[in-house]
Amino acid sequence: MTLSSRLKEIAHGHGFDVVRIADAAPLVDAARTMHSRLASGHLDGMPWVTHERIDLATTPQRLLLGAKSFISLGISYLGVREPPPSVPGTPRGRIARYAWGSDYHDVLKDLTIQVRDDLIRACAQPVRARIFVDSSPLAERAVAERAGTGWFGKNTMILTPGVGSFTLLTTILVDVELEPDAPLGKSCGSCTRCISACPTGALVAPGVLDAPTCISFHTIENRGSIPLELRHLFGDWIFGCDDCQEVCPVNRRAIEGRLASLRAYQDDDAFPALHQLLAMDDQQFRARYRGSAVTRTKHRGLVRNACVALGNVRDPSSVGPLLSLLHNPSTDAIIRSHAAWALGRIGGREARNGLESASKAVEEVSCLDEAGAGYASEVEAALAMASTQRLC
Ligand code: B12
Repeated sequence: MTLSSRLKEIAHGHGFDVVRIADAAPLVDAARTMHSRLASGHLDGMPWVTHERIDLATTPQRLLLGAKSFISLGISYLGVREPPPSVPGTPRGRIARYAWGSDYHDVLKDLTIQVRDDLIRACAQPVRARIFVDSSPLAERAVAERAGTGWFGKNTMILTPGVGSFTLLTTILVDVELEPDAPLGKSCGSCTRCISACPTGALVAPGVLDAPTCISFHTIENRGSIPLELRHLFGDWIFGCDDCQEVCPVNRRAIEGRLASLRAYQDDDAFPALHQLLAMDDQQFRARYRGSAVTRTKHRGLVRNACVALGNVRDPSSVGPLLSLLHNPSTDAIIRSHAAWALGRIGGREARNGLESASKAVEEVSCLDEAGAGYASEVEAALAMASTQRLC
């Protein structure tokens, strides 16, 4: 048995669904594409994505001395859990599937380390190896495409035949020559379902995602205000978004993920009750989401996102919990602004009265800082919106 076949056996044994190998030549095409996406503003809002980082992420020899081969690993996290029946008075939000279970960074790092250690043991000679799990500077999808782990979908996801795109990728870079696999050479053909399904139009062309328009970007990475013109398109997403994957025909034939730790333990992990999120303080948030990828958006981000979802669900029972946030002066200005917007969307007398008293309270403040001024204009806009809404 060759070292490459032994490696594949090892990685499958640790639960990976796809294991492929690529040579470690510089990722020249990916570098060109990524530089051009950055220059066109499609990666705005993620200040850590710089031209320097792109150069590093596409030059394997700078990532590992003597780099020869990439091992591209993919694992499915597709879990089946239907939303609980909707109960009036208990509106729920939606979390993207990859964040239903334990934080994939921890789970996959452990598994990838085990593969690396077993590979090192299986090698006759000393091996230098470096692992990459999402946050490290490596163009992981470009490696996966070269290795034939999958092909680039028009939604920019790596699509693996039979496994789909509800997969997470990790990579091991080694200074050992392994037998490379070929790219799949497949494409999505004429299918454009993901492009049509994106509620905000963030897939601006096949394979081009505009992050500043993407629900996933805003609900996970944006630390400030969500653009007013996009909020009503977010539906009930409160962390990440799967719309461009749910409609993909390749996912209809996909296997289910086998790793229990990546699945939802309970309904609230996938479809949290939104009023409960509004009532959480920072400490409760940390306790509830310890060990989950959801911590990335932080307490402020999740409550902000929950306000947007409530404005879209428009359940009148949300007016009370939203007013509690609005009228609490110790609540963060970003959260209060989004609570105001949600009240404006829901409308009705109680919401309007609450917004009017918030507006009066703002008028009494003699000098507003930037956050305060932002909040003041959100309250006025919400009041105008509330006056035109019919309570549903
Ligand atoms: C930044 C980032 C994001 C950003 C930007 C995503 C983007 N599309 O650019 C945001 C926050 C929006 C995001 C969202 C998500 N992400 Co993310 N993200 C990353 C991260 C950290 C870097 C990606 C990056 O550099 N993007 C810049 C773009 C230019 O490069 P690229 O994504 O590699 O895209 C390639 C294609 O565009 C392709 N391409 C170029 N031209 C063409 C032309 C055609 C026709 C086609 C089809 C393709 C194509 O070339 C590019 C370069 O190789 C990677 C991890 C990593 N280290 O790579 C995870 C990663 C890409 N994310 C992942 C996941 C799971 C998600 C979400 C599904 C989470 C969710 N449910 O909300 C969404 C999916 C949104 C989407 N459709 O991409 C997985 C994807 C796994 C897979 N099977 O593809 C990764 C690989 C993390 C991991 N380790 O598993 N993410």
